Amino acid sequence: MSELIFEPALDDLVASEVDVYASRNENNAKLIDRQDPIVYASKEQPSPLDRSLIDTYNEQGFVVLDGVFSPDEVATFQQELECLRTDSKIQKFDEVVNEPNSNDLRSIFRVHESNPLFKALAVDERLADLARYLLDDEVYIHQSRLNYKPGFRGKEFYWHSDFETWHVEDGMPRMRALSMSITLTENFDCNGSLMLIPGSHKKYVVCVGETPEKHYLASLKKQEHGVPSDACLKTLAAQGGIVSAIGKPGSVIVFDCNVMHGSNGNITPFPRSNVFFVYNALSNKVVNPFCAQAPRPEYICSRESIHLVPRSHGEKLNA
Ligand code: 6CS
Ligand code: FE
Repeated sequence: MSELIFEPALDDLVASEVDVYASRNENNAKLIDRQDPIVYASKEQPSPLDRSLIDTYNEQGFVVLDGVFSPDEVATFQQELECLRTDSKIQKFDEVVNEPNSNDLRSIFRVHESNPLFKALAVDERLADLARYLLDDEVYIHQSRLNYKPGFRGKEFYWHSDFETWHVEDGMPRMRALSMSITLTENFDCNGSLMLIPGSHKKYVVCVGETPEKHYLASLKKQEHGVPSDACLKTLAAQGGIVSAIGKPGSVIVFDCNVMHGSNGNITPFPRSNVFFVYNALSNKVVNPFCAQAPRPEYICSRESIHLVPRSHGEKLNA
């Protein structure tokens, strides 16, 4: 008689598997090899982008696409940005994060659900089709945020791999996610534009230090855990250099979940405001966090509200 085989649920499977991306549970920081593909689609699959751009993304871990959105669309985004920034009512929401030591607005999370314009932008085929291609799967929004990086006093985002945080604190199993940062104001090389280390996505930076309880209350203002050691950062920068992703408003910075990035403070009068959408492959849905803390709130990590990004049938964003 054939034996009964009970297939463990993914959660149990993932939880019982060795954590190939364990971090923050040893005392020695180190670099290990990435254990996942970067571009999941095969070369035979039709690509929404020129192959040379896909190759750049594969090799560097990011690609900057200029002029994706029209000046009219950009003007609508900027109007919305200003509306939200000056709306004193939003300060009471958890989704709103102010700059450390000031009431300047730093980020608004979950705009893909709370704001009709950014909700429509998150599913725009110019973004979603590319995400589905690179991840070779249906996708959902793991996280979205408006990062204002205001002029004069906008503070930095220290170096980090998003995946290290999303794996350890959100339970994202594998490197099958990516971010798209749409520039809403001009990203100059002087106003705190995104800095990335080309090729760093091929290494996983194991960080030291335990994850504090409710770490996000501090890390979204100033991240001090889940950041690379000086030695690891030095090694990655020596290998790949550091590139500033600059671009006119309406450009899109597409970057892999594991590329090392950060941004300097902004003391210029020119805000560096971008909206970020994180696309996660449906097959890579978050499971239990890989740290001892409780799951982060829904406005930072979609867990209960996982909605497939629908494939559009030619509707255009009515921005
Ligand atoms: O903790 C997070 O999910 C956020 N932290 C940073 C610095 N980048 C990714 C994300 O917004
Ligand atoms: Fe980040």
